[in-house]
Amino acid sequence: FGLQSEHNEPRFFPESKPLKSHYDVVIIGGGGHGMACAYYLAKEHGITNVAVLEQGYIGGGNTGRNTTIVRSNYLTPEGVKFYDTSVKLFEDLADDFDLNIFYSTRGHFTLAHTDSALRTMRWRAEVNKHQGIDSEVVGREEIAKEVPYMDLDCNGHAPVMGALYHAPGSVARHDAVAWGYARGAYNRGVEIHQKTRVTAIRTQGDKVVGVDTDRGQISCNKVISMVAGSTPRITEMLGIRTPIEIFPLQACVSEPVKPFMDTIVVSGSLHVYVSQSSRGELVMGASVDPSVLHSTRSSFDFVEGLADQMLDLFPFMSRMKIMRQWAGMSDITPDFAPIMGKTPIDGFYLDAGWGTWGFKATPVSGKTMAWTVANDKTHELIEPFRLSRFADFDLVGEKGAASVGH
Ligand code: PYC
Repeated sequence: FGLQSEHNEPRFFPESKPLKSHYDVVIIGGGGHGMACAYYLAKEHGITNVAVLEQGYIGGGNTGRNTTIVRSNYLTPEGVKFYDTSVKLFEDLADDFDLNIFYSTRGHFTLAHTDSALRTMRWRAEVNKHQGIDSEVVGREEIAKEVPYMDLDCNGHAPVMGALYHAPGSVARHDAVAWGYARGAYNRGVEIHQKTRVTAIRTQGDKVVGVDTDRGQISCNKVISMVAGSTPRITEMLGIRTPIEIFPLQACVSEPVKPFMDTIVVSGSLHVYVSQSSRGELVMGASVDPSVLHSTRSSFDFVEGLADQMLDLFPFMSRMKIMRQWAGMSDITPDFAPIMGKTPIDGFYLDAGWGTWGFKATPVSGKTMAWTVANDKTHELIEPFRLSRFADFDLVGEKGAASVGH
């Protein structure tokens, strides 16, 4: 930001200011989605009287707790188009921000260990190709060539039969994405208020008129909820019902080792995904925890189970140490697609239900939600993800595109 701290060092984040009494738009949630929405509201729609309210710190929720995979090899045409727009936005973000987001295109293998998994990979490959996305089913020889250190026989359990290969699959540095959007929004006049918890949303009739926070009241015309694992807490304030359930999603990193893994490897059957970060750490995760829980506690069960499955594929890792472990909170919908756009309350917009794929949607959700709020009309890319689809039974079944079983 070109600002100085009290010790005269350059600051990336602004000093916090008192809240104003009125904003045109309040965004609840200062993660990647909230920051991206603020950025596009200011940059593309000239809406700058905006406050982003974050109960913790910027990017400290799911944005800082995921495994940073970016891809568009989804199962439904709606999902593929949406995530492909995100991949294209990600590719230009570093230039847009003038900040290195460590975007690294690696290629993404989703392994199939059974006939039925292979059939789903073929299905996804065909839907992807139809939408112009670079995905194909590959056999064992091609996998062995690209990932020579992997045991394709899985130590005798469920050998790999083939994989869905998605060349654009990438990783990026998650905090750079959130901070890049935050800086871009701030430089255009948006206010970012960390440690500011929303306690109520005020309405008159069916229209939003303001929010209460633990730092005072604000009047506003529009409120956007972009809070992932806190979605039910916010929607309950307005009596809006969603079918979202919150499950913890855990992940961990190994100690740093020499670069050897330049692809992303996912096995839905073994419930693991892994890539190597620019620091040399293996970034690993598994499926969501088995029960509904609003908590970011991590467990020994998770690392024990993950290590067991990882060693089937990579036996040489048996002496590698786990360095850090954490959990995020996934807001999961019955069809595994997000909930985006307008709601029955005038001036209240929802961006939720990201389940296990919120990070990769950061740019496209920010852009399409900003458009929706600026025009008070749902953007065509997110129309299929409207809240009313559950009442209309017009679901967007994306479960087959999950990296791991749930
Ligand atoms: O959708 O690629 C993904 C993913 C990886 C980990 C969790 N979700």
